[in-house]
Amino acid sequence: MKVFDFFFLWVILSLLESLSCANNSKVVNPCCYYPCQNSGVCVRFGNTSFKCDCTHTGFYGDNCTTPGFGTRVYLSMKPSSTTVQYILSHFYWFWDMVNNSFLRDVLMRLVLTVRSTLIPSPPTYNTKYGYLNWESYYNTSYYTRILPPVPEDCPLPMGTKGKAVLPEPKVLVKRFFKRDKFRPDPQGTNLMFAFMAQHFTHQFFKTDQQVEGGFTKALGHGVDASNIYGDNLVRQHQLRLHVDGKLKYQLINGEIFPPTTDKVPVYMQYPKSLPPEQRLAIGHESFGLLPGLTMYATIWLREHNRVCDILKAEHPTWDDEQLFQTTRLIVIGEIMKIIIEEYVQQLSGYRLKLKFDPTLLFEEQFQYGNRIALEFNHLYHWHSLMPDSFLIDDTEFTYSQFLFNTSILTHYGVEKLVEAFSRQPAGQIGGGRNSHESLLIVSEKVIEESRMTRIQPFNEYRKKFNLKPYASFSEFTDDVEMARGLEELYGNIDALEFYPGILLEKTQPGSIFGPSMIEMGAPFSLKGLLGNPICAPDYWKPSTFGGETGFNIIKTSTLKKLVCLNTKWCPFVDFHVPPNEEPGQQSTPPPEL
Ligand code: FL2
Repeated sequence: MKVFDFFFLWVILSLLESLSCANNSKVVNPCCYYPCQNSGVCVRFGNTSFKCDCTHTGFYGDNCTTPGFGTRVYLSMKPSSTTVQYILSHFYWFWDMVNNSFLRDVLMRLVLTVRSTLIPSPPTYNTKYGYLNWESYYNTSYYTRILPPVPEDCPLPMGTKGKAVLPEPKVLVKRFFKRDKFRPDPQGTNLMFAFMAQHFTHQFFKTDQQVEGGFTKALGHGVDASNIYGDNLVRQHQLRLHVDGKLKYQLINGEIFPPTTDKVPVYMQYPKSLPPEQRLAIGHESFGLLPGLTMYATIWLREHNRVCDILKAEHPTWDDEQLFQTTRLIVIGEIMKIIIEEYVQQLSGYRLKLKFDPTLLFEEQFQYGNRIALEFNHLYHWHSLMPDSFLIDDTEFTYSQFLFNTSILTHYGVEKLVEAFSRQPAGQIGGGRNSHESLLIVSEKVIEESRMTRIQPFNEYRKKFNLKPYASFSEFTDDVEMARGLEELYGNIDALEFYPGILLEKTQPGSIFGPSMIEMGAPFSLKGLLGNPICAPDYWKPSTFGGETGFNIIKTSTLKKLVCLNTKWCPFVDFHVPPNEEPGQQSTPPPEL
């Protein structure tokens, strides 16, 4: 009996010991401290040691902190990103001169090369792998990642700093993202821009919701126009007319619109209650959600069929397939031209006139190809662009009246929607407290996903993109209440998460968002655009696009032409509200009577 008791006690004690060992273990994965600076790679050796691999970083030393001679010289001459940003957005007279000289090409080339080198190519990590391996390179179902995930065995959720439990996503969005009063973008961005942003980015951001975290259904990993043609071959063939390269369409009052799903049975997300004649069939399954998206889908459908006619006139012998395929390449080129020269131009607020010219890179070291990154997906959640309601032709639509209402498009027509969206201001993206209540759930989901996929802290990304990490929450934002609230919830600025960081950061005066959004977004964006195969020397020539005519359609494409070559009358169309309706600059009040 006594022996048995002792044995029992021994079992319990050793169990307790092993439990306490697991909990209070002093052994911490050293990479949880993010010890390697300047893009050095942390590798764990043994239990407690690590090495930083500083190869090709320009730095050396245990933590890659000592600059080599070349790096020292480069850093001493490199202007700070704030200085560059200031110069690029001021001095009209100076940029007037630059934009009309060879310097425009020189600077545009510099922008493209400097920004693109920040993106690893071929791609590196993904949500499963924090080290290089073949699967991560080869399996394009993953989004890639710029920084590896926070190691699984770290003592705290963000590594070694901050609180043991991260703040509730619900609490975060309610306290810091929710809009009190609509704050228009000071750069004058409008809803035409906002819907373009959504229409454009949804061709390459298509998170697979069936599986947990970090997978995409958009396997083109870039500008492939899959939002117009479908993200797989079956859908594409359902959408195609198979005559003269064209897409299927329907006529309503003599105007071209996407066909209905009873004629083109592709999967579309519509509420059950929506009548069949209002279920439009579009390349992207969720573009029935907003009339702005359905409008762009209609415009691109008309443009595709218009280009088919032009090609067919020059190449009467070409079959449906060649007309379709060549037109698709032209449409991809048009998208990129408009995105760089008008959309990014509007977004950047730069006085340098941006140029879409793939030949700028032909003498440079540049890798063609692109892989969409999870971080790019997260930072592009710009729901604060959306207004409180939608104003069309003097009628105000609430969200519930607007959502899934395809009859707005077919009733008013493309012209009136373009006019309305071009006149209505969009919300400021950065600075927080500007998201419509009904969209907060999306930000919540992003934060949840970023935890599931273990995205590194905001300050680690600041360093990765050559920005100084913030030293405190009060340096990060001028909103005193927000700084205090974030401090209370996160405990340490080095534990602030990536998504709240990039969206809540204080904006520069008169800017749509903070400096981190530009410094991190621009490299992803420009690499994704110029890394497109049609920009490569073997593609970027007339024959690829059916001859000089097709090539010129790309080179002279504008938003205005895209709309007005496909409508009965030409509405006001821009990514910017009309000048006298700019926020802060009131139009002249009517004379007192
Ligand atoms: C976030 C940022 C951009 C695009 C999409 C998402 C962006 C791209 C380029 C630039 C600015 C941006 C400009 C052209 C740039 O890098 O100039 F905000 C130097």
